[in-house]
Amino acid sequence: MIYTLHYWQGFPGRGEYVRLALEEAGADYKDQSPDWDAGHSDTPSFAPPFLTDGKVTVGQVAAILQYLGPKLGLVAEDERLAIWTHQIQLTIADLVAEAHDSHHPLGPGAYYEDQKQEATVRAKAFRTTRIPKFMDWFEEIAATNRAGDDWLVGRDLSYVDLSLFHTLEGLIHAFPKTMQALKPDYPEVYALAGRVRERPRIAAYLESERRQPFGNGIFRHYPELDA
Ligand SMILES: N[C@@H](CCC(=O)N[C@@H](CS)C(=O)NCC(=O)O)C(=O)O
Repeated sequence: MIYTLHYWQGFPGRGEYVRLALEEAGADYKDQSPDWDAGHSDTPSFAPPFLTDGKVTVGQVAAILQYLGPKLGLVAEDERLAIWTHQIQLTIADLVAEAHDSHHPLGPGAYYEDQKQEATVRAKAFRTTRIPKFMDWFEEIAATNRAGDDWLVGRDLSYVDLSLFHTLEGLIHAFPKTMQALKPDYPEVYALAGRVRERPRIAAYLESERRQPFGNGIFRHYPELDA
């Protein structure tokens, strides 16, 4: 089965969360700029990323991963754990939206340079309050997974482990000073991300040209926002 991931090319963006799942599973997939005509007109996606798989078109990262999880073996079969996995993914989506808003607090319609002052205020709140709050929660759920020590949910790796890895990478890219200072507080999260990085298919992917640089995506590095 060939999946098609429709997303902007040139930076990892939100598409990366889907890409990592496909890569970890060794799935056959095409990665291309959004082709709106390939999507189904009775279930149109609001925004990329969206995935097409035969008769199915699905948008929203968390919904795409909920759809792919069982097919790729990246989510627990147990209903309680599967919905918990989805809940974690939705919380990551909230963080991603806030990361975006830290440099575009007035919205995507204006250049960063035209909202720099507001971004300084928003980024400070993100750095000092929101990143620690999200990270505290990730640390807590990593530490309290009753089934095992390695992953967020159950005994096996699931798509949220991949997503947490990429989110941490993104935060480190965007806010290196902040994340360096916070690192000692989050040993579980950093160790989990290290385990993801060492997965053979993920390691090969990260070395490949398919892994795109952060650039002008969601996780952007503006030194003045990391002051
Ligand atoms: N909540 C959606 C957000 C999708 C989204 O904002 N996509 C961006 C690119 S990362 C986009 O192209 N948005 C266009 C728009 O919102 O008009 C998700 O998680 O997939």
